Parts: sequence; C-alpha cells; structure tokens
Amino acid sequence: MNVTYKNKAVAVLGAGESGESAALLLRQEGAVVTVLDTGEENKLRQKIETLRAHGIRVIAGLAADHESKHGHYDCAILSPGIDPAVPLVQNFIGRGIAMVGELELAFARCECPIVGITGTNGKTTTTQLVERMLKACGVRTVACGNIGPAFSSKVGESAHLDMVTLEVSSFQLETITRFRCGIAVWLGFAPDHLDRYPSMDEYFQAKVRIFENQTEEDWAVINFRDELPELKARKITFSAYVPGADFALREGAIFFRGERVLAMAEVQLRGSHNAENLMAALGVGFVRGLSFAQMVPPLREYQALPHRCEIIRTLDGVEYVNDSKGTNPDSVEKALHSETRPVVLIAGGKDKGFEYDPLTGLVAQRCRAAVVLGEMADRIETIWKDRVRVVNAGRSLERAVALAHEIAQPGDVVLLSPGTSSFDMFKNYADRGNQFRELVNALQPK
Ligand code: UMA
Repeated sequence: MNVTYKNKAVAVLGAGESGESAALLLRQEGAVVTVLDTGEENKLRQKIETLRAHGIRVIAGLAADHESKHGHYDCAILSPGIDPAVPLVQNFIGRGIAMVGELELAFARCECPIVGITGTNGKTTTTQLVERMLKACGVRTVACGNIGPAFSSKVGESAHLDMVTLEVSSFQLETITRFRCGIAVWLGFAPDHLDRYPSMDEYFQAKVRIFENQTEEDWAVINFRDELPELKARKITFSAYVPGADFALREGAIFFRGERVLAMAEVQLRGSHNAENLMAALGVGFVRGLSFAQMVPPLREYQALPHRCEIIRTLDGVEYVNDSKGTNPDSVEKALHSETRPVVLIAGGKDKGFEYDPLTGLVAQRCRAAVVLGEMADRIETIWKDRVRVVNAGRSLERAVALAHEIAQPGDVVLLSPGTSSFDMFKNYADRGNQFRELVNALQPK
C-alpha cells in the first residue's frame, strides 16, 4: 500500500455501495471523510445514519453540489456508478483536486493476486462460477467488485486470501492507474451503456484497460472471437462458436486442446453463452494449476442465478423463462440462440440508445410473436412489425404476460428478455424479473 490518507481531508463522491465502502475503509485509516451525494437526502436516510455513526460527514442534495465547488479537500474518491462528466465530479477536477477511483483505492491495499472478470455479458455468472470452483479446490478466495459487495469492503481480508475473484465493469476501469490482474478474463464485447459512452469505441477502450498493467508473468483468458490489442500476458483462448481456440464446444461438450472436459448436459446452465462462461472459469483454474477432475464437480453443481434464463414454470405445455438480466440486445441474441423451440418474446424497456434492428432477422426466425413493452415499445414495434407478429403491451407487464399467455402454443417458450434496462417501469432488473415471475405463477390454465 503506498498512499495513506491518515488525517487527510477526503471527499467520497457517491453514497452507493462503492462510496459507502470506500468511506468506511478510509475512516479506518484515520482520514477525515466527507461523502457527497447530489441525490435526495430522504432516499439516502439509511446510508447517512450508518456513515455518520462512523464519524463520516455526509452532504446530500444541492448542498453537495455547492460543497463540490467550494469545499477544501486533499483528494476525492469516485464511485464507478457516477459518470465523470457530471458537475459533481467536474467541479473537483476543475479545482485541480486529485481524483482516485474506488477500484484503484482498494487495489492499492490488496495483498494477494486478483482474477479480474470483465465482458459485456456473463460477468456475474462467471465470477460466481470462478469463486465456487476455486473454493471447492481449496483456493481461499472471495467474490466482490461490480457483483457487490464493493472491492473496498473486502480488500481488508486479502492478507488471508490466495486470490480475490473480482467482477470488473468498464465504469470501474475508467479511473485505474496501477490496477493489475494476475489473471484477466475477457468474456466478450457487445454494445451496451450507450447512455454513458458516446461511442462503442470509448466503451471498448475503457474495458480493454483490464490488460493495461499486466506483464509476461500474468495470464489473459480471452474470447477467441474478439479483436484485442497486443497483450503482454500469456493467453488462454475459448470459443463456443468458432474453431481454433484452446477451449472449444463440440458435440455438446467442452474440449480443452482436444481433451473432452465437460458435457453441457451435466451442468445446470444452458446455451452456448454459458458454455463460454464455463470455459472461462476452467481457463482460470487451469492457469492456477488445478486439474479438470478437481474443477468439474463444483461447476456441475452451480445453479443459474435468478433472472438469467431462469425457468419459472410450464403451463399448458408452454415454458416461461425469466431473462430479466438481459439488459442489452446481445443478451437477447444469446437467450434466443439458447432456445430450440418457438418463442413468444417479451422485449423492451428504457431507451438506453440501443438499436433493435440487428435482432430483427433472428426474432423473425425464432419467434412466433413479440410482445413489446415500456418506453421503447412503439419503436421496436415499428422495426419488427413487417417481419414478425408484434403486439404492443404499452407500459403494462401484466398485459404483456396475458398477451403472451394467449398467443403461446403448447411446446412454445415465453421468454422475457427485454434487451435494455428496466428503469422506465421498475426499480431494477431484479424487480422486473420478480414481478414477471409472480404474474406467470398467477396464470390459470387455458
Ligand atoms: N450520484 C451523485 N451525483 C451524480 C450521479 C450519481 O451523487 O451526479 C450518486 C447517486 O445518487 C448514487 C451514487 O452516486 O447514490 C451512485 O450509486 P450506484 O449504486 O449507482 O454506484 P456504485 O455505488 O458505484 O455502484 C457500482 C455499480 N453500479 C454501477 O456501476 C452503475 C454496482 O453494480 C456495483 O455493485 C458497485 O459499484 C460495487 O462496486 C451494479 C451495476 O449496475 C450492479 N453495474 C453496472 C452493470 O453491471 O451493468 C456497471
């Protein structure tokens, strides 16, 4: 650990999971900590009480904005959930106050190697697969980072760990300086977060920083299909879609350099995208010197997380699947590719700047109908209506479920895979998925 903040005046920007964890960590080190959050004070009540109980000042709402212009601080810590372009951040930068990202703050204190896992989709599933596999093989580790809890809330344990299993988002990578992964996992890349990045390239440039500080001693476990810059680290490649990688998917099984390792029929996960998540986890274990015989049992037992192609029930011969975590078009594509039966797709939500045109061909090919929902319903209807039957549920998930129930035939799958975020109608993707599950479970047989 190099920089100490003892007796320094530190502003922590954001009172979310990262900000709260960073503030508590700094307080323990004897810093004088102020958390600034321009959100409404009444929404932060619980956080404010927790932080103040630890001797941390909290300034919320407009007062935080004012403080960011005039308060005297030695440095500021930035939460990844805050777009650096906002005034709260720019006011500090404009005054020449050093800005440190929460990931970098924690990294500087980490006393064991890190396996960092990034990619547009699959991060959380793969982070959980890796954590479970390493633990079952006797490797002391804990999962944290974008998956939650924040890295800075767990880094204090790192002296007693063999490895930290860290889910890393592009937002967290934007502000790194020395952050380095002993093993960096690149799951894949697709359009996302276009409400934060002006272009796909800027999103890519942020994400690819996970390799920035690696050396020849390190490892990169990467998706064979993606064009990546020259890497210093040694590489292990995987692909469920194209031949030639170290890990391949053939006849429904995962092979490593020709050796048959794991049949997809043996695991609880479905689809080629999950085969790649499993390959990435196996790649991490391989570079850690674990044997496939050790790795396979825990991977077999892993249950898919809620809202990720979660099977809810079968009614009148129709299976209902909740893929509410499908918050970008790439995840819808993967969910549709996982299905072999006709699909009644429920899609749409908040306008994050996505184009649904690239999905039109696949939807026309795989779907009996599309039920469109939320802020983007009309736009998606216009794009798809000439190629597939589209019914518009407006802003009612209840209506969407009823329409899908009416349309679906025995042998079909009703799939909620919205392809964008949920914030137009719901608290978050989990709220959307839970409401969907309740509505489906309340359906009566036809
Ligand atoms: N805020 C301000 N002023 C502003 C803008 C925001 O004060 O101008 C405040 C907000 O009021 C809020 C806080 O900043 O209180 C941001 O809170 P947050 O929960 O959005 O952000 P973090 O605490 O940094 O949470 C982040 C990740 N969220 C995002 O990156 C958006 C969490 O992942 C992660 O668990 C957490 O760090 C711990 O490291 C969530 C996420 O959605 C699941 N991640 C994105 C994704 O997976 O797609 C990247």
